[in-house]
Amino acid sequence: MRGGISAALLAVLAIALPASADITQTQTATFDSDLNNDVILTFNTFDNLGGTLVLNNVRVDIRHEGGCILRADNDDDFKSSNTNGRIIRSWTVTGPDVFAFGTETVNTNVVFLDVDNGDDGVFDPTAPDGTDFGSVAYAYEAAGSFLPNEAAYETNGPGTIDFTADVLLMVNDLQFQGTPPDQWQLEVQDPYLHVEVTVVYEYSLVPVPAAAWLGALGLGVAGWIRRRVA
Ligand SMILES: [Ca+2]
Ligand SMILES: [Ca+2]
Ligand SMILES: [Ca+2]
Repeated sequence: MRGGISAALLAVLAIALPASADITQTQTATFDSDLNNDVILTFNTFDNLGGTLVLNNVRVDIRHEGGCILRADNDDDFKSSNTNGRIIRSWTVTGPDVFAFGTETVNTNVVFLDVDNGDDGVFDPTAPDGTDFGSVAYAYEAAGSFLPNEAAYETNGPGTIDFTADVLLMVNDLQFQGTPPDQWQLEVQDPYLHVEVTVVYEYSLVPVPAAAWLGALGLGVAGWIRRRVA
């Protein structure tokens, strides 16, 4: 009998004390030039519902990706060139108790661009004097994972917090080895930078004080014993 009651108590306690849960929000800032204005990313704060939820920790993960399409055409009649395409993406993100910086450079293979073969002012990115580098890009890569002070993310009732994404540098260019041609053309299509911010709130319910549990359980167990006896 006593063994049975103990098992019942444990089962009730296991159900009543909740495991922690997560709330995840993701926002992405998109840029196509380093002349773009800052982008504000707005997230919901953690609403503790009058103190009935406990914020255990806040995690902020930041990733970025970038790229463009590059094509080149040498129009110099006398100078050939070994050339590669290049992109650079640099940015910062600032939020409550978070500061992140990211930078990435992608270089293409080096390509030999011969002297102009007659297309002159017409843009013609075909060999022997032109090349199509295609997509010059990097896929999403992590730029930092932060555990900021929870107090900056928690409100009693609905609220919002802002992150500011600032693009510092977006370069899409050619790098000539040796003396560059005097005349050449570069076509840049679809330049982009994406900076993704994810905010995760890990929380749990406020534990009910032990005395309250024991009182409630005592009533329930007493009733159970009475039913068993009857
Ligand atoms: Ca040419
Ligand atoms: Ca040309
Ligand atoms: Ca040509």
